[in-house]
Amino acid sequence: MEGKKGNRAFLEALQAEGVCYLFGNPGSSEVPWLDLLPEYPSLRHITVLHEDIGVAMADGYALASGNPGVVSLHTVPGTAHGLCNLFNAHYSGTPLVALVGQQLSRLLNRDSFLGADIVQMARPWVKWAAQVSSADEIAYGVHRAFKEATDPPTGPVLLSIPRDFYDETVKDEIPHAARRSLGRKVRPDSDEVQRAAELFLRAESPALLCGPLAERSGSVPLLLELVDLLAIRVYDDTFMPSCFPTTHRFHLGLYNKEVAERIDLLLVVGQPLLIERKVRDMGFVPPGLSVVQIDSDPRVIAKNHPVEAGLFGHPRLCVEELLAKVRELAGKELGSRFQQRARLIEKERTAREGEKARDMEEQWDRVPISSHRLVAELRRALEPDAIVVDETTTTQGYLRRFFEFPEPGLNYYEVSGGLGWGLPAALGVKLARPKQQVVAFVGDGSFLYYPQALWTACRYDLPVLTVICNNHAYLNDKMFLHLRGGPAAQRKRYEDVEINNPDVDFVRCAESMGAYGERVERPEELAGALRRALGQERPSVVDVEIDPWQWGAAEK
Ligand SMILES: Cc1ncc(C[n+]2csc(CCOP(=O)(O)OP(=O)(O)O)c2C)c(N)n1
Ligand SMILES: [Mg+2]
Repeated sequence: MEGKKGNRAFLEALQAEGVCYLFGNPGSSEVPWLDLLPEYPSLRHITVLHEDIGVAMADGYALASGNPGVVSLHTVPGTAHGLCNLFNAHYSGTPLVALVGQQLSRLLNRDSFLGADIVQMARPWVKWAAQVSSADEIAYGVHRAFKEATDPPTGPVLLSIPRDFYDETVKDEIPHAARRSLGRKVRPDSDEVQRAAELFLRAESPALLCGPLAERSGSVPLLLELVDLLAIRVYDDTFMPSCFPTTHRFHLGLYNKEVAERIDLLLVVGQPLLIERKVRDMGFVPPGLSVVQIDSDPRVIAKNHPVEAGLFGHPRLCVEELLAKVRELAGKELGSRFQQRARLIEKERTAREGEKARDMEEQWDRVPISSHRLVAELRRALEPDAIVVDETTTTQGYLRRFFEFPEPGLNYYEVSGGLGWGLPAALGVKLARPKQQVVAFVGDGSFLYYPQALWTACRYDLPVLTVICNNHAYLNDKMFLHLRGGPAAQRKRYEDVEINNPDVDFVRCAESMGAYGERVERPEELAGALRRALGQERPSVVDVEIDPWQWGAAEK
């Protein structure tokens, strides 16, 4: 019998890793394994019409399922296409395996068609990257890639496979090990825990920023306990998803400069601390503010701001230890000690809710539709556990202010700043959580990076609702031009950042790929349109004409 070939070793290795979905835009270098794919029914190839769509789908799938996402990229051009969302996955620390079909090995030093140094291209945005050098190495390479992607700190990795190796015989097969990963239940340094607990018991106005890794590591239930016990104010970072229940009595909206100046201790769990954000002082950390940081990625602790205590380890175990130490140090008095602060925070929340209600009322009937009304109608139309994948720019502040996320894991956000992630990521989320409603909440500009993702949604029956916040512009850019007050603002001419003339017909765009589409111009039509779109049980698009000059909520 003829020996096993590299293509079979490749698919067997993926199967052994438990892969269900392989997102890809194939070419000649993928043909050797595509040919065998029907023999591996547990492995499903999802065809995408641009590699960056595949990377974002794999990312969304990984974030929402907890399993690594897998994408297949075609040679150098395919890798180049995928780099924007690889950059995104790098920011998110998503366990993601990019498998690249490379040009024939004998052509690699000849500046050949489609071939160049792929490992070097991807290097800055991956945790690990390698190119296999024989058919024997394919299975090893795949297993190594999964280990590297999923060992903490998790992140994207890349494996390049010259296509001739798929058709060569494997001589020295490596066994499929059941387990390759290290033990991950790492507990933090006890001195750091002691210091953090002491800081919390001394602090007068502590606050929490709860990031995506807190959610992914299952830390939120323990953080809820900590927050309740010590009466800690909770904020969300504008540039991170909402990971803590926004309905909690101590949740007070977005972190900003004003907040930073009022608090004396900031606990940051599972996210980098406020990657420098000069924009309207959203990421401000005043010099006197003490920071306690918890993360399983040692690289982010104290990276952008010094910390008083840095708890490196499994985030859930770090919170568990902190909670235990606080209880031990405070003793019996803990139950009553922070009650007064709790009442104060509740009052603040009530006042904030009142202000929100007044703003909502003012904006309710406005035409063009206010972003306030759009968000409120969306919340009403959806089930409580609906997931919102957000890639809005100037509308984001309204979503964060008026949309309640009652549980963790219901909000995903494009964290790197690179647009074109939102819609495809939402499709990946839907594959991971088929029972929950999933919404891609996007701007008209955001949608137009990869509208053809709708084709994949229709082909694979992924009934995601896409809500387009249509202001006929890259309003973010228009806003900056306007606020700059230079020649563009003086002439009131912004045509380089407007998406009009011609206006895009999003309904026909959706219909052309098999999706349902509806356009809404009046506020009273919103509820019906959203209901009809959600009732389709197929991909749907609601194009909402919103106020073209509304960008203010982020400042609140
Ligand atoms: C890949 C990429 N290209 C360009 C930009 C620059 N950019 C930042 S915000 C923005 C506007 C997005 O427009 P839209 O989605 O309609 O949101 P709006 O600003 O109108 O709220 C652009 C183009 C980017 N962030 N990423
Ligand atoms: Mg826009």
